[in-house]
Amino acid sequence: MTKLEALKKITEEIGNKGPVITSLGITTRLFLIAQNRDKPASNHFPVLSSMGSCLALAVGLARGLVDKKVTVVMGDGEFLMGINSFFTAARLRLDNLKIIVLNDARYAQSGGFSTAWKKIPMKNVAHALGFSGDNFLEMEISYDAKQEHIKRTMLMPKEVKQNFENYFKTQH
Ligand SMILES: Cc1ncc(C[n+]2csc(CCOP(=O)(O)OP(=O)(O)O)c2C)c(N)n1
Ligand SMILES: [Mg+2]
Repeated sequence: MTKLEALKKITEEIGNKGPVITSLGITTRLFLIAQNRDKPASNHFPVLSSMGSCLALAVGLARGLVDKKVTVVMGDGEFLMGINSFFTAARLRLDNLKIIVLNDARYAQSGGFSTAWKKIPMKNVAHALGFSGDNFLEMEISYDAKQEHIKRTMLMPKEVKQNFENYFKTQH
């Protein structure tokens, strides 16, 4: 499965149900392409550049918005960099949090070096921490070395912040 195919599938499945967080770079860029959008929808919060913080944000949102289904979609490199939050999520047992990892076993955007997930089965780690299929989904992605053609997002952190604040204003 390609990353775009995976993100189209995710888009169909989650619809407009709750907040969605996507990780930096290609994941966010392709998620917008999958949705035919230039800018994020009001419930979509891309984490730009700050690699490793995606799941921490998702955990916080799931704790704060208990009546919402929170989805986080991230690359395997991102997941690895923020792995501490995976343990926090396991400890908190957040039923309303769904973690989706697009595993191409590479840091595709930054040169395609292998990640540790090439050798370690991610599913087993998730299972050992008590995650079920409802909370954790690993999607196996074919590695695409040609990243240049993927349209860049013209997003500024200020816009993301504004989107985030607007979302919360409509929740209370
Ligand atoms: C703290 C930090 N370190 C390194 C980078 C550079 N960087 C940008 S994207 C990326 C690779 C991300 O890998 P992954 O999450 O697997 O996504 P993929 O590119 O494979 O889709 C890296 C290392 C960064 N943005 N921030
Ligand atoms: Mg990757």
